[in-house]
Amino acid sequence: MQISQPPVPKYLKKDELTQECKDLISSLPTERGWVASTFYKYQGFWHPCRHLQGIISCQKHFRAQETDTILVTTPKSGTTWLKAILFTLMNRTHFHHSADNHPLLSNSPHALVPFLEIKLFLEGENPDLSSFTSPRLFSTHMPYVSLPKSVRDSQCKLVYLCRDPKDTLISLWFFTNKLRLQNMGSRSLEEAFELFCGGVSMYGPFWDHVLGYWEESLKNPRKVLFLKYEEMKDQPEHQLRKLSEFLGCPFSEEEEKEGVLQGIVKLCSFDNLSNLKINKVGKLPSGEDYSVFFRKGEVGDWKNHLTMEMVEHLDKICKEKFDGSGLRF
Ligand code: PAP
Repeated sequence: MQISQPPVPKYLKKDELTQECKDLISSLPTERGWVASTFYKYQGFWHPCRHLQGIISCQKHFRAQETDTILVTTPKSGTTWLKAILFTLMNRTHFHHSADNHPLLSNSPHALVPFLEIKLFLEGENPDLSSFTSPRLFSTHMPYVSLPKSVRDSQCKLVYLCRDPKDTLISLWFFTNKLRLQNMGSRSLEEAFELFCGGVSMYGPFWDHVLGYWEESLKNPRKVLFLKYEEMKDQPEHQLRKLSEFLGCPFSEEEEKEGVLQGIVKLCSFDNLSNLKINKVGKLPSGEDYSVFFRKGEVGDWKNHLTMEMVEHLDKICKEKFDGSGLRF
C-alpha cells in the first residue's frame, strides 16, 4: 500500500522565485538551512531562498512614509508579542483593550502586523499597500544593512527587539523543528548549536543583526528604539510607557489612572494570546500554524537544554562579539 505524502507547505516551496532571484542565489555562498535545505549569504546574513526573494523585492519597491512604524526583530525574540503590543498601543483610541470586538481576539498578531519581506513582498513582487492607512505598522527581520533605502533615509520609526542569544537559540531550534516535514527528521540540538555559533541561523549571524541596530539606536535614538525581551518581561509597563513616548503617543494621566497600561499588558500576555482560538487553530497563508509562535514564553529556558560546555562556549563568543559595544545580555 502506498502511503501518500502530505503536500509540501508553501514556506518550503521554491517555485515562485523570480529569474532575478534565481540569478542572484546562483552566485551566493551557501550553508545548511534550518528548515529549507539551503541558506544563502546575502549582504552578510543567511537566508532561505524564499526570504531572499522577499528581501530583494522589498528593497526594490518598498517606499517608507515618514509616519511608518516598523517593528524589527531577530527571529524568536518575541516578535508575536510585540506585534500585539504595538498594534494595541497604536490603535487604542479606535479599539479599547477591553472591547469584545478587539481585533486581537479574532486575528493573529501576524495578520494585524504583516512582515514586509516574508508576507507582503513575497505574495507579490510589488504589492499594493494602499489599504494600509497612515500611520502604517509593519514588521521585518531584515538586518539594518538590508533595509530598503527609504526606510533608512526617512524619519519613519524603528522599534527593535532582541533576546538573550541562548533563549533565542532554543526557541529557534524548537520552532524550526516543528516546521520541518516528517521525512526531513529533526535537527539535533548539537547541530543547531554548531550552526548558531558559526553565525548560520535565520537572519544570522545573531550578533551582527543585534549590533547593527544597537549602533543605530545609539547614533539616532529618535529613530531606533532598542528593546530586550527580558526587560519587557521584567517591567512591561515601564517599557510600554517608553514605547508610547518614542512613538509620539504617550499615555495621558487619565489613561494611567484608568489602568490602560495594565490592560494592554494583560491583553497581550502569553497566557491570554496563546489560549485564543485563532492562535490555536489558525494558520499563516504560507502554511505555518499560528500555534508554533507560542511555546513557553519564559526567560531562561536555555537552562533546561544547554550543557555547561555549550553555555560557556556561546557566552565566550558573545563576550567577544559584543566587547566594547556597551551591550550585554
Ligand atoms: P518570530 O520571530 O518567528 O515571529 P517570535 O514571536 O519572536 O517568532 O517567537 C516566539 C517566541 O516568543 C516563543 O518563545 P519560546 O520558544 O521561548 O517560548 C514564544 O513562546 C514567545 N511568545 C509568544 N507570544 C508571547 C507573549 N505574548 N509573551 C511572551 N512571549 C511570547
